[in-house]
Amino acid sequence: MQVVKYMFQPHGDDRGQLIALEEFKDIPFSVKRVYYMYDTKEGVVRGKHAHKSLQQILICIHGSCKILLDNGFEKKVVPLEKPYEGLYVANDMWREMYDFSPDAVLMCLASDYYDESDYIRDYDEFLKMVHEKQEKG
Ligand code: T46
Repeated sequence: MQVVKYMFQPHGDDRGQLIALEEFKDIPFSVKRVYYMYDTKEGVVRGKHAHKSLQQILICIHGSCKILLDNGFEKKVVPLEKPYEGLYVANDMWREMYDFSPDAVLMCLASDYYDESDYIRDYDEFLKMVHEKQEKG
């Protein structure tokens, strides 16, 4: 599995850092929605689902957390620890977010509006779908 992690370019000067993200330049899709999570309690695992079509970029803009990516064949754990790192999460990818530091703010840029029907929340259903897709080619 290829993990795509973007390293965004900070515009730093003696006042500090600034990162600007523009769709189709820094982000490989049109950004329709931004959301972020914070104050995540110790030991919590978020996510535990895949999306049928949604693409996202996850950026831990403060603190740190870990992201488990699982394409149904292989799993990878990606730490997010810097505000200039962006993890691309494709559709058909199971994701879990965990090990949040108490100060973590995880921001997500999403390619579409919120749509519950795009979620696959059952892991066996997810595995069946990705394996069937691979068999069909
Ligand atoms: C994902 C991971 C990385 C909304 O009303 N609008 C929204 O745009 C979102 C994302 C959520 N919600 C509501 C739905 C639930 O009642 O907020 C509540 C928590 O959402 P959820 O349990 O889906 O949160 P996570 O952290 O498990 O997953 C989220 C995204 O939903 C998901 O797309 O990929 O972050």
